[in-house]
Amino acid sequence: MTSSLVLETSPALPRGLSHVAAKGSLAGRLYVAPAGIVAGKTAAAAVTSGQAWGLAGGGLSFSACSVLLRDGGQLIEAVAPFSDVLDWSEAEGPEVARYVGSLLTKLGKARPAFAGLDMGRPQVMGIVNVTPDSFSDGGKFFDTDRAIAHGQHLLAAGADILDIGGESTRPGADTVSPEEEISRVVPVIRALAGQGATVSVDTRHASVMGAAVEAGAAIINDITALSGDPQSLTVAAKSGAAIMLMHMQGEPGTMQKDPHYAFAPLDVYDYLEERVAVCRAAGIPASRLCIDPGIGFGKTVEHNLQILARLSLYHALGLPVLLGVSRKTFIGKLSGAPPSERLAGSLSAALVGLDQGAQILRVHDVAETIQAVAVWRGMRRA
Ligand code: YH5
Repeated sequence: MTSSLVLETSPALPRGLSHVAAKGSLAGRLYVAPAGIVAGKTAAAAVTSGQAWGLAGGGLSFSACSVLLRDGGQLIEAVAPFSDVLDWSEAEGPEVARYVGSLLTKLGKARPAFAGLDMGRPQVMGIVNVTPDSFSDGGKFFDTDRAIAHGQHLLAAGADILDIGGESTRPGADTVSPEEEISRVVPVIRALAGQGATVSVDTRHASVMGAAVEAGAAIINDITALSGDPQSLTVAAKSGAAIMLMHMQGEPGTMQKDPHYAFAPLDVYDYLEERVAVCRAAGIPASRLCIDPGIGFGKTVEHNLQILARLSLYHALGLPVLLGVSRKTFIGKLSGAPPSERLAGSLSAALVGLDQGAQILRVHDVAETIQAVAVWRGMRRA
């Protein structure tokens, strides 16, 4: 079992890192996260004057950095102005300067289009569940038609992506065979992609990925980051589809029993970094990947809050960041609201994501989220 690390605060940036670098890779030990994020004309002016660095090409910039060092059993954080971090990394020697430089390059560069969608502004992914309605016995056609109608409703509300899933990953949900999952999602994908929608398929099974892409899905959304099925990496690579890599600890049925991390934001970062490396080694170009910390998947409320507070860290992987908070349990725990009454809390969490540069929001309530995004963009001039 992982034992958790206590985060210590240091008033100064860590010195003597050249030995850490000399022992091997700085990856997994040194992290640079944006802090002091600013927007609008201030963001651009601070970049021009060398006081800030652009964040993922999206109209925000950051004027400070949180530098985190994991050294043996210690986890130390120092926060410093952006320009001091540049000077410090140079003073630490060439390995540190090169590593910090590579993180800043990934943090700053504009993301190319993902599945044809502009990553320079927030995109909204609407959730379409194709699971049997426990309150009706209208049969399979009924479930298919209901899901297609729901997808059309989300498209009319302005959804940029429709995420279609046929397996419930809630604890205690019935497991479904990949054949059953295919029979649920394929007719819905065919219909909605046929009407011009950008469709993602929410699945962990390679055979479902293959059938979904064949039916017109442009994106594979896998809660196991292509680790859950031995065929999925090959199928996803060959498919040409864009891929969403999500972090989960454990398995859906049991993941909420007793999740543990040394420090959740960094453990999730290391996992995603490794899954991105596996995908790149399988020949998948970076332009086909995005990453997601997997809010609620093997995480306590405290873990979710730690990850959300440091969401902008994940931009250092150089890829678009997807955030799924809609109606999740942590919103219920913070507010006392049951799932059907979590819209306001979901919007609040989504806006915290936008303020840290999240590019894609996965949501149930598309019309309301699009209104929140429009007002956010107006206020942030983004
Ligand atoms: C996600 O975050 N989530 S399915 C429990 C809820 C409410 C909603 C108890 N697939 C994600 O939406 N794919 C799911 O209240 C996902 N990211 C990605 N990439 C779980 C879900 C939910 C669970």
